[in-house]
Amino acid sequence: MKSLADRPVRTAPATDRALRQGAARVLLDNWTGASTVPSRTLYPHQWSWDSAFVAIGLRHLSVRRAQRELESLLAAQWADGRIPHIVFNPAVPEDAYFPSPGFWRSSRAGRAAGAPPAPETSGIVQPPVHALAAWLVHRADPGESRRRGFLARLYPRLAAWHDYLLARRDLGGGGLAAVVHPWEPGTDNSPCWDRALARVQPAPPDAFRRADLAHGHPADRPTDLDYGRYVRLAADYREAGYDDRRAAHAFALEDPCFNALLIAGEHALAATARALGHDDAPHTARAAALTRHLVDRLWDADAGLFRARDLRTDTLVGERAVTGLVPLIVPHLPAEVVAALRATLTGPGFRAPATRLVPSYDLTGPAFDPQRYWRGPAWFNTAWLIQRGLRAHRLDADAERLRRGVLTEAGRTAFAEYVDPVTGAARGACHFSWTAALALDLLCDTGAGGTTPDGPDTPDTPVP
Ligand code: 9WN
Repeated sequence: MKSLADRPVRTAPATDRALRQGAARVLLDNWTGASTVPSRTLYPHQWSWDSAFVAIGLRHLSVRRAQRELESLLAAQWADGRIPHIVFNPAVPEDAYFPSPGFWRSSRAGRAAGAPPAPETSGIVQPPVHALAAWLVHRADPGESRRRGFLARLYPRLAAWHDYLLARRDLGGGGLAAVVHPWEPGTDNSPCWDRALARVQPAPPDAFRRADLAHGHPADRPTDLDYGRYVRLAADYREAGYDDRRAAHAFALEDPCFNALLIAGEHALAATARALGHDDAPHTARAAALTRHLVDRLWDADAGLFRARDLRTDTLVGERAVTGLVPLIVPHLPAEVVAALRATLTGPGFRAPATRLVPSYDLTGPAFDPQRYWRGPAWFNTAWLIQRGLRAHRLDADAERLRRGVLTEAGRTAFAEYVDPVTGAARGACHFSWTAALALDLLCDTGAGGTTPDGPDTPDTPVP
């Protein structure tokens, strides 16, 4: 098997025009008719936060298609409000991805929790980027959005999604949403989860068959032991009917990136409510409360970033990861927090020698691995979020550097899934959708002047 790592890395950056065409080609190739797969080989279904990022890029090619991307995801929303992390395409063979629909059995096992009879989905969730994506898609063509009643149809669904997270997933009682599986924060094998996962009894290796190794290099992907634990946690949740009141949730953590996106989403819902002539106060109040809880519960001033909180031990996780920098997208952070985050971002732990992206884990940390998935490689979605945060806090020069870094790396690697931060080698899947979508978004954004292209928003409730 030939992995991306074996291919030569082009050194000349693609021109913006070629990059735009290349990104559009990826998004066209990965479009299935109603939504976009992250990768034709490794991920042949619809993923939740991928679709949100894809819609943000697609809006520059076709607003209708971007709307459709989010609408098809929300068509699979459960009655309890959750948006499942995978929506399965029934036309794709059962063994093309593991865990398959036959493992999750959502329509039967999740019936009491409100899973729809069709399509089949997973039972866990991913970070809530959707309200922000819906708002940005609306802003791309407000007239078209109004004609189709796009925001009006999505608003109650997005509000129900956030309600689910805060009503059912505040497992620590501190006002933040918890993740209950390492796939939920979207950073599957991050060292942040190691200690909590070590308490989980892995499913025996012969109890499941991985499909990812048919397309991904074993050195790039999570280990078999990781997978044994992922399977155990997912099977236990399924046996509890995906009911958060019944499930034991051996793994329960508050992730700073997940909660920062929830806050960004509440700001986006506030803007949405205003655009629809509704009261925005519940969303602005919720965003403010969440911001306080985020800082109170997850900020570590000594480390200069946010950390995850393990709810089973009620302690902050010792690892420093990119997810602790993503809260830069939260407006109204205390000034000293913003300054410390900027210092960490430009310090030795996160200044990647070979790319202008941000490594997923501290370069100087004990578990750093430049190749393996979320244990070091630099990803495009986190870079996009951080550059947006830098811009929201008027750190325009830093934001512009990161924006150019995303564009250069996306072109150089032909839209790789992630990049080795030490050598710059492309890793994971190629022709990866969110890399293309987010590069496209940054191409269409001059970044000049520190204002977003998505405004106007009132200064007291900015959409990050
Ligand atoms: C499990 C699709 C998804 C991303 C995640 C990324 C990876 C899946 C996997 O791919 O996770 O959900 O099979 O490894 O970690 O962030 O949404 O691109």
